[in-house]
Amino acid sequence: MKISPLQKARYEYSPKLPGMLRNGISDICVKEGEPTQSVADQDKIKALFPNTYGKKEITFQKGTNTSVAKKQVVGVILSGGQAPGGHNVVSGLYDALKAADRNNVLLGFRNGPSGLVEDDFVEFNDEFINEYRNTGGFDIIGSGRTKIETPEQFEAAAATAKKHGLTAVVIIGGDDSNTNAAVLAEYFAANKLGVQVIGCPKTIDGDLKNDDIECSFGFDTATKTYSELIGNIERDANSAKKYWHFVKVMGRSASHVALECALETQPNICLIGEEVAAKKMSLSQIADYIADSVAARAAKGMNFGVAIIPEGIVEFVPEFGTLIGEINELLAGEKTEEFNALPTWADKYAFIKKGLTPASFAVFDILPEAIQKQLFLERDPHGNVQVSLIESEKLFSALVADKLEQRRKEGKYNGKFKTQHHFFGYEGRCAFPSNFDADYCYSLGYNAFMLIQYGYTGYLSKVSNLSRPAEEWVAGGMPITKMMNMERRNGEDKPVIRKALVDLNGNPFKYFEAHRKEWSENTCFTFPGAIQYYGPTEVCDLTTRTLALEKGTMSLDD
Ligand code: FBP
Repeated sequence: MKISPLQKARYEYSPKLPGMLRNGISDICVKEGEPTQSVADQDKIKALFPNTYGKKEITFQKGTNTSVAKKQVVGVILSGGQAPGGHNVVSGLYDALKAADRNNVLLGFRNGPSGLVEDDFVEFNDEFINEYRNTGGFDIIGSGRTKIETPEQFEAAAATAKKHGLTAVVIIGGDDSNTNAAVLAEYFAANKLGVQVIGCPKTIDGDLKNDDIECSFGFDTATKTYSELIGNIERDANSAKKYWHFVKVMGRSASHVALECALETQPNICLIGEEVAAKKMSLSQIADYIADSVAARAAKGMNFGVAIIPEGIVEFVPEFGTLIGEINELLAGEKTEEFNALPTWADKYAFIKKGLTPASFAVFDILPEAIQKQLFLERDPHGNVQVSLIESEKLFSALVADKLEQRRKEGKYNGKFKTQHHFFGYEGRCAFPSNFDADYCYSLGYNAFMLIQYGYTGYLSKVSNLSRPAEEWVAGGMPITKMMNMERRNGEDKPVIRKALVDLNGNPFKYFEAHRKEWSENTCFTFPGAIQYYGPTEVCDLTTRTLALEKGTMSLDD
């Protein structure tokens, strides 16, 4: 197989482990902390997880390994959207497992949790693993979004575990996948199957974090990749001076990705969904906010700029949320077919006008026709509008154009407004992991094995103190139930890991808030450039600004 020079060089990179894990498996012991409680709804979560609830948090430290030696047969699963570093979780897990005993076995279940249910697996060996070290992607075994939830699926997973003599399963995933890990751990424990389950925190969205988990892996590399591209676009904008670029970035509901990219690149505008919700901003107010920046810059002769739009933004606009709710009702069940059978857009438009409340129709009516049509295109398996498919970068640039035309008619604006649109998401999910993600992920995998060796189940592999050099990182484990609460999902109360949205009182947002006016009216762009893998540590081992601001290694005055 032909490989690129960088790929070859990255095979040789030795990821850094936390200092406490560096002395070798035989010199790692456990320090147990306090019993834990779920973040809310304690009685309900405890009742649902009688075997795994309330366990102690733990930390590893240097000392004699006191775990009971036994042959380990571990299965690993990559679950959900790709995130840079997944291969290193697998290689860290493999290295620890083989360092403990060469006879230990690591199986990879293919294409997500369905691999465990369907017993679709591969056994890892040195040669196989070595081809994926420090590389991006999840292609080592593939990923998938299947949720193990029916009794038949649990039984099939148990049968697979029994067939292979599995002692543990490691699930590498986001909040939903780790919720699933907790449910599986409870099932195996309740049925006394002797199979431990350990989760690892993954997602580029950055919304799987809390007091214990400082960040999910992949966020660092993905945001650095988008920031490189946004910085390049800023430089292009500043060179040609003729376009406003509207850049939508992935991240689902939370705006962590958009905020981090803004902190890295200092664009003229960055919308934050959580702020839009808190201030109950309407589409018209958001468009005015952007138009103010366009007009202020035009008055200074700068008919160009960059605006970052988080993909989940429209969900947070109250009037848009209501509109989407009404559309979901309007097209529920067989009504979709009735709607699709209407021959022309004019017929469909009349159907929509009749079905929506006047308030929601007024919102619908100001949308550009292309966006109106997108609202009636693809639905998710539950029949809902998929907001992430809405081209919100085009929506807002069209609304801003309308605002500017209005201002022109009133003699308040006489600039130019030519636009370009971009969507950055898939570009960053499989990049070569940054040194931070390569080290963090390898440590998470290595640490996951330590949790297995010491007999823990229903735990998330936890590596903290991440804003400091890897030598000072702290390795340990956190019961997944500690992060759970009850939420409404598909009409039912379900135990789930609480998702972290952008904290409007947190330092990352405060930093942005303190600077955004200046950024919006002037040209303060910064150009992060490409991720650096080799060279001085101050450019190669940078954490995200979000983490640095949260942990105080970057101050609000920097
Ligand atoms: P996870 O939540 O599974 O980590 O996925 C993150 C993500 O990249 C989101 O940012 C994005 O909205 C979604 O996946 C896209 O999903 P898909 O790969 O199915 O198109």
